Amino acid sequence: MLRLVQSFFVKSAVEPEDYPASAFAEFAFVGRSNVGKSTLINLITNVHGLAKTSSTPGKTRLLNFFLVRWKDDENQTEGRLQFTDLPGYGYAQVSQAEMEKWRRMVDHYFENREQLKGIIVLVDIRHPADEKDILMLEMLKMREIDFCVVATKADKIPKNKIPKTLLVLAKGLGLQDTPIFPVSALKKTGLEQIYDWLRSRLDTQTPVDDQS
Ligand SMILES: Nc1nc2c(ncn2[C@@H]2O[C@H](COP(=O)(O)OP(=O)(O)OP(=O)(O)O)[C@@H](O)[C@H]2O)c(=O)[nH]1
Ligand SMILES: [Mg+2]
Repeated sequence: MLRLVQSFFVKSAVEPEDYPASAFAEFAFVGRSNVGKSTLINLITNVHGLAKTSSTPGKTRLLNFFLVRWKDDENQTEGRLQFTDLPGYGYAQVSQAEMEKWRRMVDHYFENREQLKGIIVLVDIRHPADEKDILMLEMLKMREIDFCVVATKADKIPKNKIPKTLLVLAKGLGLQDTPIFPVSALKKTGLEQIYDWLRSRLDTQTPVDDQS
């Protein structure tokens, strides 16, 4: 299994010229405000407080970049990757001007980030497919950006309802072959599938021996 052994916050940025210059494979977390993006980054890196979380939506306002050292013991490889915590969308108390700012910032990111390997789209398992999520998925398909979908807060619904809920959600989101991974940050469940998804996108990395 992929292990994320060390993680750091690098910087916040808005404009492409301020993004970290490093060219490591990058994965971004997107989704509605309060869905649990920052929480998931902390969970999968196993660094409490790495990304700032809040019960008030709209906590993350900038693009936040993280550098992660990973190891894959099975394949004897190691390397670095980057995570980007994107500000959430759909936060009700946001002005038109702020929404426009968000759109510009995120558009620029998708357009300019060449090392972007994939997007982790988060949806709340309790909510039906949302128009904003559907738009985000359509945009990713249009740009031919690889993505997976994570259903957060799986602890908030009974366990036996999860499979059916995911089916309904997948249908509502218009997903065909893309799986939805249920995750609970509270119970720390569902992470293996995310590690596997990440790992399969890192396969071209250098073996341990060649590591500088
Ligand atoms: N029960 C439960 N709560 C969760 C889970 N994931 C996140 N939360 C809670 O949801 C709230 C929002 O989490 P954040 O990680 O700050 O959400 P975000 O998507 O980064 O929000 P913005 O930065 O506003 O876009 C926090 O109170 C978290 O503790 C989960 O799996 N289960
Ligand atoms: Mg956040």
